[in-house]
Amino acid sequence: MKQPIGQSMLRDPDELACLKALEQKILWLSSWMIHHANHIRPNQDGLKVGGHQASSASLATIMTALYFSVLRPEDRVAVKPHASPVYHAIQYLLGRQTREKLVDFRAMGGAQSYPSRTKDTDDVDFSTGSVGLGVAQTLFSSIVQDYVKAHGWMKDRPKGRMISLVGDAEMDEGNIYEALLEGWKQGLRDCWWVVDYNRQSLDAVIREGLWEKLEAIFKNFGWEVVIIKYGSLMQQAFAEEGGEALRQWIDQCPNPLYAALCFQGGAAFRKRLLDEIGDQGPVAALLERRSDDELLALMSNLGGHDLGCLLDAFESIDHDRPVCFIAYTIKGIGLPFQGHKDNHAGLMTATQIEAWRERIGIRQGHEWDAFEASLRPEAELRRFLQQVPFAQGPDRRLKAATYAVPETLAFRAEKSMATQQGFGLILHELAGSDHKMADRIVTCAPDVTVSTNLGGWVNRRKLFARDSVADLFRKEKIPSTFVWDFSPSGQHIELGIAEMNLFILLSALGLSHSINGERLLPIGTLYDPFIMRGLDALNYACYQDARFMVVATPSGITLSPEGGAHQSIATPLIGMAQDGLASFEPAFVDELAVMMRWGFDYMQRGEDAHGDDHTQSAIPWLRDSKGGSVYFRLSTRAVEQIQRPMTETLEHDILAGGYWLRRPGPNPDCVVVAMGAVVPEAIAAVGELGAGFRDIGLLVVTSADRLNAGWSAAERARQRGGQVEPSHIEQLIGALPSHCGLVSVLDGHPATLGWIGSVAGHRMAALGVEHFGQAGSLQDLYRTYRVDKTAIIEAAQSLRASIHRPRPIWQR
Ligand SMILES: Cc1ncc(C[n+]2csc(CCOP(=O)(O)OP(=O)(O)O)c2C)c(N)n1
Ligand SMILES: [Mg+2]
Repeated sequence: MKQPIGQSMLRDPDELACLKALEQKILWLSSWMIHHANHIRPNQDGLKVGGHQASSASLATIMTALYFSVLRPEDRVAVKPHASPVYHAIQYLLGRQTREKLVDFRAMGGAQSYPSRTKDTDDVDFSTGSVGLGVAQTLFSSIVQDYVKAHGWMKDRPKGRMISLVGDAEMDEGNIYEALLEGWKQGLRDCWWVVDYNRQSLDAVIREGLWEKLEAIFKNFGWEVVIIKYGSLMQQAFAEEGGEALRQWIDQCPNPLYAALCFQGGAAFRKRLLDEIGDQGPVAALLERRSDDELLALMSNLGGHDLGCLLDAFESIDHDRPVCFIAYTIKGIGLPFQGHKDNHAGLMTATQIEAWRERIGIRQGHEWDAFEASLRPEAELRRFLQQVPFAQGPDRRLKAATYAVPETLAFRAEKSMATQQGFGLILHELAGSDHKMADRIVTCAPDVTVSTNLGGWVNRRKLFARDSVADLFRKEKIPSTFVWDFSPSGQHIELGIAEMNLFILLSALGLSHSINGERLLPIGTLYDPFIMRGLDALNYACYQDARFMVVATPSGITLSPEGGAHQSIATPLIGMAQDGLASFEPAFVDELAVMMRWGFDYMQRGEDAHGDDHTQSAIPWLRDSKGGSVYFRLSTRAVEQIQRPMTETLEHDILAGGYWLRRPGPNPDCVVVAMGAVVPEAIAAVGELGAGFRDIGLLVVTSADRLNAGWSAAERARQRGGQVEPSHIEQLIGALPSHCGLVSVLDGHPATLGWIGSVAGHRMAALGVEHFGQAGSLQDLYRTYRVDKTAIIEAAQSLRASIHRPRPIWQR
């Protein structure tokens, strides 16, 4: 175990005194924010506060040391979710957060419960909230920084450290270990994780000896591990006679007992220590020399609460290898419920906080004042704050150029092709082009590069690694379709299979314009069903407003012989429901080319979101001016392509969500609405129905997401009394006669298109897949799950018949 010692003795006492004063301020302000939100403001708006206070206190010293001394402007931090009040209080002292936002903590428009890049206004580097994800984000951001540097785009900007403040129970999240393994493969640098080792989770006290497991894991992956266990008071006491016995007792004390004694106080510690090691004379004398309060101060002086020790530890790092700091802390330090196992949602009573206010001399009505009753004079603290290195840099949100998208995305067309194949061909052409935009594309895949058709692109643009490694098979002249050359200028990041890592990497790549001031256009490919494996990370990436393209392929039961484990059902609904993600499902490759072209542009739109609240603003529907990420759900089914010119109207309709492949006549009985790989079934069904069904039409849906979003936004505007143009789906089907039935079909959950019946009040039969698939031929599966031509015909016939059928009893 490495315990940095000594240097703190040499530290400038004034610096330490200012830091101490700021630490006290932060603890007060963050506690007051929580208290205010819970005890004072609820009288107005009834808000309740969850766990924050104990978790925040736990990190207050560590964050003081980092933000006011160690961090440089180029460093980026993911702050443990429940330390949000501490983060905002620090920004307030640095003049980067307003008092109003603190007053409105957790209320509409106020500082967010969990640090948020998009909703907060004080330059949160990485959003956190879903534990584990922010941690991994720092690791991948460091890899992205290396990517930008290796491509020669860092200019004179220094590299930053990517730092995560991690809860010890947060370390239970599996995605952290997936990231660790990937970081090791990619030669991770400039990444620090600081574990707030308070040995408490939400529910309870954590297992003994976790630190040893963590230490072994991190060392195994090539990280330096620094354990910050004993504060300077402890170190001094250990040097006294009897001190060694005290140290041994501390080391052997079970976590729950230590926590309980911290809660009970100095007298309880004394009694316990005397009972257990007091028969050794020097120990009794050591204890004797301290009052109960002094003894509690000694026993709660763990390294994570000792500014000098923390600074020593952070400053001792003189290399860019990744470092894990395990800082011992006490959850709720300094608060009445410190160490209590139930303290996660603990709040001080009004009496307790009043007593604290009086004790530290803050006048009533001056609770929010930054320098009220500080431990150091205001002028000195102001001077100190002005020279804090972290706050010296320019705007933390960097700006990046946008890249014009080619007029058309070309591909070598074949008579019959699959959308996945088309995707590969489009990228292959881009790889061979000299478009500036192509240089900004970074592809990545979790071990499915070849099987998602990225091979052509990778052959031309190579794999990324900081050090060049030539493809051994090529060197040995062994024939292979794929060139596996790694180089610092490569544009493909090959990941291991973990899909969480794919989405967190996309999140990091997709924020490069803001974090590194250099725009990247990330494309991640994976099998569609495995979106679910990384779904929380995908959601998190979108929540941070990262910009990327997800190409999920293959999808649905169309993947017939592969069986139910690989066939996705719910993903079209995910695509619709995920905010910040525009989703598309093309049937033909020319549609995909239009969508991808649009996607590259959409990914670059809008200002870096910062404190936005689009529930309040008049953002136009579909976030078109704001931009976002895109998701294409593709297929391996080869489909006969339509030879057609890509007119402006068709292009518009594809992007708005759908177009008439066969426009209905004036008085149709039925219209078929089809999306994706099953469009050929719909074409065949409509062809057959044509004879008996007059005026039948076929609507191809290219984006259920955008079609639906456009409709609901128009509806919402009307509900508020606005005059709005009919949305795209209203324009498409609004004129259909009311007796016309709609049959929708897709290779995914039927609810994806089922809503279309309500747009203009048409009866509807929604076909799609609701149950796990299985292995079989495409036609067997389409028939069994009722998305084939016959099912469409039967549904159309049933709908037509139903109009003459008496209504069932429950409808009368
Ligand atoms: C993915 C996820 N699961 C559950 C939670 C709820 N949760 C928030 S904090 C927490 C416990 C955190 O303990 P620890 O990481 O040790 O932080 P501490 O509060 O001790 O500082 C839990 C379970 C969450 N935020 N995210
Ligand atoms: Mg904890």
